[in-house]
Amino acid sequence: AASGAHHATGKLVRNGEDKKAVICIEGNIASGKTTCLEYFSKTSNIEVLTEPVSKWRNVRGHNPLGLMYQDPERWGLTLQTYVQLSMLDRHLSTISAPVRMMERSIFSAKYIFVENLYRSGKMPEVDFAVLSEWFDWITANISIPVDLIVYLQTSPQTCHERLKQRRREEEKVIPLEYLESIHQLHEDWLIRKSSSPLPAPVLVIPADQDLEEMLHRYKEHRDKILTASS
Ligand code: DCP
Repeated sequence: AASGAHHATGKLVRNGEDKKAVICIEGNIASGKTTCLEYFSKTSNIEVLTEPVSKWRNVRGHNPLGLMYQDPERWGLTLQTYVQLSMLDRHLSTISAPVRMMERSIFSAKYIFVENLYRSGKMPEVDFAVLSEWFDWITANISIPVDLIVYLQTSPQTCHERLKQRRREEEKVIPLEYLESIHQLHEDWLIRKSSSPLPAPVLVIPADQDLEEMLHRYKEHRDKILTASS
């Protein structure tokens, strides 16, 4: 199908004729997704998209990420609406290499972060309903191909340590319990496969080890990751 044409499922196909492989890197906050993406961007001829977190910290001079951590009930919908838009924009941008690797996805935004806000009582039901309507409309009407999910599996404690070390201002308020909830939702989705639909097969990489060991592990998994997606 040509760019913009409809294929058999009736969804709009944006990326044109050639099949391109899309790999999404998933994992808890501070699980090391950025390091993983950096490794692949340096060692492979693939397109790497990091997460638009800088956008979430500055949209026309506002910081919805910071606001969300200060008052999730008031600002959760604001942040997550913007996250959903920025992820959709990423998924639909023209792919410039045969393989694309990206940080997170529109799926984890909804199945992990929106779900967590709602379940923990920090998102009013009406906000959850509106976000869900948007998400359902998007996924029913727009094709968002993902070929492989790489899950960087960490313990919440490891993430907590890394979070404290990196000291992102907005994240100072994150307690271990928050990382535990986010961890559980990842496990339910990607390991137990019991919560939300999986858009692609999952490759699990244990990711509690230090940087050097992780780079070694990425090297080991490199071919498997690049071929599993095609
Ligand atoms: N976030 C959120 N809602 C989302 C996605 C992310 O509230 N739908 C928040 C959690 C973090 C920040 O945005 O405070 C960035 O989270 P990520 O885990 O996506 O990115 P990191 O930079 O923490 O990843 P890593 O350290 O693994 O590279």
